[in-house]
Amino acid sequence: MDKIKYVTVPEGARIIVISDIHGELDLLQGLLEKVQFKEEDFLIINGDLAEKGHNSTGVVRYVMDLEKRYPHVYVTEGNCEAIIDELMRENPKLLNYLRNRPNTLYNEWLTEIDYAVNETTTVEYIKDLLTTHYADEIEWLSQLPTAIETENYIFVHAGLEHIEDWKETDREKALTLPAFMEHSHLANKYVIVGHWPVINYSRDVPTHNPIVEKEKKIIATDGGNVIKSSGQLNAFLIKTTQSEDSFSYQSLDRLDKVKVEQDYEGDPTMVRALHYPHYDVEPIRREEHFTLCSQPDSGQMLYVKNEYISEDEEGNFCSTSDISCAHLNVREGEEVSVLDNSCSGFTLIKKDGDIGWIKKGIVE
Ligand SMILES: [Mn+2]
Repeated sequence: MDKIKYVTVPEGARIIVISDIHGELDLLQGLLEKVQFKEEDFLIINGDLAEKGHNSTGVVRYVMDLEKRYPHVYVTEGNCEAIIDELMRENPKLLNYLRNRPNTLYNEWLTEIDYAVNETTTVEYIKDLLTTHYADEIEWLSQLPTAIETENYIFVHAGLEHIEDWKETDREKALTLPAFMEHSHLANKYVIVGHWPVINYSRDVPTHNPIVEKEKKIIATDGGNVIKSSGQLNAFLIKTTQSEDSFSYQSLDRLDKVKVEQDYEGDPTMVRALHYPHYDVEPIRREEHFTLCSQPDSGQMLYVKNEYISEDEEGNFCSTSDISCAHLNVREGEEVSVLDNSCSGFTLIKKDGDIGWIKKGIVE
């Protein structure tokens, strides 16, 4: 990768890392308010500002403006920002992308200037139009660094290659590597990434909260905002100190909250997550609410809610979501979100970023 920016962070400073905003401007603004973002903070926006959500234009403008107004705002490119290369190279495939995806930055821009892509549109024409009307934004997107390096951290959207000099990582890989947490790197500092929703790494209880892997020196922060219906926008917080930095996080989602009406203690043996792309299961024994299944990809056994198992025409079974059997504990008065109240016996909830089941009747 050619574009690496070095940033010096003074001791005692707070670093706030937010990735994968995907056009959700109000969530970004709400989250910055929640963490009480202020001038002294170092804010790192770690790629994928745009695409998929409803206001990519707004997020790009807002972040460009933050960068002007605050002294320490830094942005890396994500695979969603790198699409700018396809526009500048006049890649005709971009037309299909625009035709098939309503929620893209360029479609929003074209709508703003009252142009709709049609059968006769050429990519050269789109490039002409957009470089005329959005010169500043295009210039800004094109210059975004692929990685930001500080004394103790490397911020990159998706990951690094396992090579001696991490700076030799291919840019495309840095922006698109899937499941970086399942790989490793040789950089002698923490690598902080977004891109791959952390719920895809869940082992026991599915969670959208950031994951810190000390051994691997990888921190994954993508809360599955927009991509997952139960997802959230995470802010990973680093308090730098003379000895060991301390980590914490805050998050924000759009789900309604309800109060828990009585304590519930979940069955602690009901754990084990199931996740993308390993949804195939083989039912072994169907019980009243959950079915014991084996999972060919992992060789493990797990329970899946009866209603979340579907069978295709050839008689193959799969789970229809990331949800397995995890039970959660809740206390009266706690705030949770109800994700699914339509199944037998149990209600699916989200509590503090975790997803799992509690007995029916514990929440409204
Ligand atoms: Mn991404």
